[in-house]
Amino acid sequence: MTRVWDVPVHDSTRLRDARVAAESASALAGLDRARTDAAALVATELATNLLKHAHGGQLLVEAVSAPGGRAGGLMVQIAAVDHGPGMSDVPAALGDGFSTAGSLGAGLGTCRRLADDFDLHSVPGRGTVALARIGGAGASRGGRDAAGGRTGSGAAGADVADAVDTPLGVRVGGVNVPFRGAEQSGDAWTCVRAGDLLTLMLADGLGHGPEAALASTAAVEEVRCSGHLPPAELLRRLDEALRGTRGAAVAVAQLDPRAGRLRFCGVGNVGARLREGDSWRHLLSRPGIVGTHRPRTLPETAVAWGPDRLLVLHSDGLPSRWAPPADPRLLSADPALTAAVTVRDAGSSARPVRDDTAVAVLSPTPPDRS
Ligand SMILES: [Mn+2]
Repeated sequence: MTRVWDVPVHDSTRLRDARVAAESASALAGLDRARTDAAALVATELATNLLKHAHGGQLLVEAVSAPGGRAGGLMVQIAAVDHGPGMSDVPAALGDGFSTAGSLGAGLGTCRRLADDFDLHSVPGRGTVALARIGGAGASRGGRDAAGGRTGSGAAGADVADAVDTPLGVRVGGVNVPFRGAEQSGDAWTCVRAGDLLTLMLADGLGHGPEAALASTAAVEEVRCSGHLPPAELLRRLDEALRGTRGAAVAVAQLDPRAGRLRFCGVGNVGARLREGDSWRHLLSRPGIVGTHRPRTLPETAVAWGPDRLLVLHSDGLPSRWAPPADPRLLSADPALTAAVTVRDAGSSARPVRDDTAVAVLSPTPPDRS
């Protein structure tokens, strides 16, 4: 099950909730006292920033698998999302001592120092999203290449055995926002490496709530066993694994980085958008429901992969009018940050979200981070 702490931060009474969320996620991730304290401090600082500089916002806290090839297992991921005034000079804001109001510089500098991963996106007039991950004592900082044998996963409890330390030159990350602040999301995603193949899967359990979560969790578990199979074959396995559940819409993307090829196959109402340089294309899924109404044929789409590509998989909680990231900074950002900004910018108060929303992003590792 994908357990998510969705903390609205609109007054100082919610700072405690932010800290408790970080401590609870730390317990789920198995962090020791020192790293739990670090996660709690980062959550408190980011929540404080939301109040001080953005008139409030949202904190999303989750235990995720380490997105890099490093040891250390689960990490606590904290995303702070706001529609505030934004910052005109992010590097300065991240530097120690910078402050526009109160302790902005000190707070963000502290977060960056304490977290194993930290990234931030801010646009004046549109708002800020800050993303921090805190792992166990073994989580080395800056190991940002995804898929070095571990999974990047939206589902807690991920554990992929065989660690391979050859980097594949890509990173994976995402966010999962349960409908109406529920504790569990009916969406789930995972990323599994088998040899030189990287398989990214996103499942949207029918409806929302615990029954939906059962279906998407079954999909995650099957992919952990069968991630080596080609996408269409994997979907057949998933169809069997999800019998007896409500079923799910499922997208599978499998990357062979050395061959420079991505294969995609999807069933049901689940979205996939691929950046190809200056344009974005839809990767289409077949109508159906994995586990209950599998389409007879499962054609795969094969596309070229390279440094100017980026893949977004998403559940239908993302409003249909969502726009892929246009800001070039988001193409090289931490993929979970890109996902969080995408969810924020797709939402509008006029059309509230009616379902769980999961977004997973696969992107090339920028040359300076590999
Ligand atoms: Mn849905």
